[in-house]
Amino acid sequence: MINGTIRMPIRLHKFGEAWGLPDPSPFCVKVENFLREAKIDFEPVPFDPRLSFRRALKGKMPFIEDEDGALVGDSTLIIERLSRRRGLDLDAPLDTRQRAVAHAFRRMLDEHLYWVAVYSRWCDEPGWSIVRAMFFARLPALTRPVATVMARRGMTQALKAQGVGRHSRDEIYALGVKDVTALSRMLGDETYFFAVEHPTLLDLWAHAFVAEIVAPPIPSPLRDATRALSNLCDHFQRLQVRLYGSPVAVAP
Ligand SMILES: N[C@@H](CCC(=O)N[C@@H](CS)C(=O)NCC(=O)O)C(=O)O
Repeated sequence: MINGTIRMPIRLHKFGEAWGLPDPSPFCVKVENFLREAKIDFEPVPFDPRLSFRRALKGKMPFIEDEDGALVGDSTLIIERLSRRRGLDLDAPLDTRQRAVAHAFRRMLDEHLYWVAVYSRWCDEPGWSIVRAMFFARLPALTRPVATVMARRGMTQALKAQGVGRHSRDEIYALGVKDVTALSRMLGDETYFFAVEHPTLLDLWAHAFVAEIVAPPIPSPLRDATRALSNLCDHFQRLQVRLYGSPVAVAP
């Protein structure tokens, strides 16, 4: 009890472990990375296919129940709120220009590279067959076919509305490869972005998005290109060990 208020541990609503990663969603991994790096206590809440999305006030995962009971959606807004309320600034070692560059790179991962990965999982093959078998296997046999078609249609429409889904397959992957190449060049030979001593927010973001491309058993031109960027793959495993204790066995 602090100042007469009962404080609960933060409850992190996410999908749950997949492919040796803490979650199949980079946004859920991002938040968990932040909680672990900032050493904030939290409880993961198991995904309930019937209830979780209904409770998510923005209709997306992840969301948290903060220690005062507030429901907060959107991975970036969650991290901003937790940082603000705890007086934390993981980007403290960065100067103003580095903060601006880091901001632009984080947006590239959230708002562009993510959609290329969505394409590889929900539209392209063999990604879709793998995702269908994994995400929809637990649904009742009676509703599974309709739920599967509806979910894929929703993702395809979202990709079109966002814009990436209007390009050809080759164009989509070429766009994604430019993102991971830029990220790799930005990192260079450093342990963490910007050659600082501890991970900053961009390191936590990069870990989440690179993990979701290189670790799952979903081959694609994006995965091939990212796996060839050895500094980025080493950075992902470095962060994985720092935050989760051991490296991930990446799928062959
Ligand atoms: N801007 C949101 C994006 C979250 C997001 O897109 N989550 C996906 C899973 S990776 C989701 O819940 N999608 C369900 C849907 O769009 O219906 C964030 O940063 O949290």
